[in-house]
Amino acid sequence: MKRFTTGFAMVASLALAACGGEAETVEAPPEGVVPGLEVTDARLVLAPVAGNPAAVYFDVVYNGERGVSISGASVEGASSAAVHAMMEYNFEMTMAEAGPIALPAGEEKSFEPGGLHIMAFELGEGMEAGGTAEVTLNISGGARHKFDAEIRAAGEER
Ligand SMILES: [Cu+2]
Repeated sequence: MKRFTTGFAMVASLALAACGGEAETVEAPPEGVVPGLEVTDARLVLAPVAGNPAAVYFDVVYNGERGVSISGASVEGASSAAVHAMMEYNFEMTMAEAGPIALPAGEEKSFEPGGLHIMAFELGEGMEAGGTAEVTLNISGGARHKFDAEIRAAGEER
């Protein structure tokens, strides 16, 4: 029987090293980063009408031993933010606040148009297409994971 535990931990630290650029030294993760949690292709899409909420989409995977869950989010410069899911209500697609989103270890989850997304309300001045927005995920247990999302105009590819 082979033991997989060690191999898995190694993969996790390799992934961390890749992020930091240096392979030899794995430093303690900076504040606001959950080790093993990887967010890619993050973008904040502005609403067609200025002042309306924007949506944040991204892909996320957690390379840990056990899963975690996303219990909420915030967006720097926005007055508030919430995790939303699209669901059918009264034969129409509508969005509603979603409960904690489970991230089983190693399973990629997409926040994408027509599905899960983070809604950001009342964006601050200067949040314009071409810029970046700092997004924070609240992880079950109280940890936070920050990442940058590229700001895109309403008409751009989502
Ligand atoms: Cu929404």
